[in-house]
Amino acid sequence: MADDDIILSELDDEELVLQMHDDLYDGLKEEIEEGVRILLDRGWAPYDVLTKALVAGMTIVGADFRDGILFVPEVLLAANAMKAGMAILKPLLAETGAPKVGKMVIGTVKGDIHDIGKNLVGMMMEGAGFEVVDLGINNPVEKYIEALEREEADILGMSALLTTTMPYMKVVIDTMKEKGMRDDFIVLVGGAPLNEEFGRAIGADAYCRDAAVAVQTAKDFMARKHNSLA
Ligand code: B1M
Repeated sequence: MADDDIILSELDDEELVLQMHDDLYDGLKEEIEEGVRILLDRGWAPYDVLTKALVAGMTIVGADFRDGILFVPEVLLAANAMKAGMAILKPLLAETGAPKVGKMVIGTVKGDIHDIGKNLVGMMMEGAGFEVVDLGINNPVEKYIEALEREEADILGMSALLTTTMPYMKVVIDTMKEKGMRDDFIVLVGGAPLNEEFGRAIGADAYCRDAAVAVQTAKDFMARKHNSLA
């Protein structure tokens, strides 16, 4: 059967998720939006739709990009389809008026335009009750520093997806130290090429493997901060 003939709503959950991985791979935005809506209508939790249908699909795209099977234009289409799915989930993951747990400034570092993971972290943090100020992509150190001061944030989150841009996180942390403001903020870092050792080496408070870990880590640090102020 040709792809055009597949009626998403007639697939069972498992088939639909696999089809969504294919559709994400092919950058089919409307099909991804439809798939997300169908899974939600079937009672799926927004977080499960996000991780099992979208993030898992993007992992396949990532592997084929790495292996030279997919190229930038195709990956861009996949990223756009992923973002369209995330846009439907965002309000569902977002919180409903409970008091804010803390404030985070987040951005992708200078030289790096990857923003899907960063957006996901922002969405999940908002869903957990944090106020999030998103600086977008390609941020020089000045932009981080200015936003931290302006927003009176508790947490700085930095994202990097390239081995060539991840060292820039140290530039930001070192500048914070020079300005005597490092200890005023919790610094969390994340992105596919990072690891715990790197996080420690550059002087971050923690490396976060994924968005769920980022939320839990932020909550733990905020609880410690409040305890130490009490
Ligand atoms: Co790019 N790219 N890309 N890319 N891209 C990677 C990162 C790469 C690993 C692909 C590969 O070769 N396998 C590779 C980097 C290799 C390396 O550095 N060693 C790569 C490359 C080489 C490039 C270009 C240089 C390609 C080129 O032009 N020749 C170029 C660079 C442009 C630039 O930034 N200057 C480029 C461009 C692009 C696109 C524009 C086409 C597109 C980005 C679109 C967009 O973001 N709007 C793109 C994409 C989509 C990818 C892959 C396929 C997918 C990334 C993604 O969105 N993953 C990626 C392959 C891969 O990562 N396996 C790849 C899904 C997302 C949910 O996961 O971002 O890891 P992730 O985020 C996770 C965690 O890491 C963590 O939580 C998130 C959610 O769980 N996390 C944080 C992330 N940030 C955090 C911040 C935190 C906490 C946790 O703060 C507290």
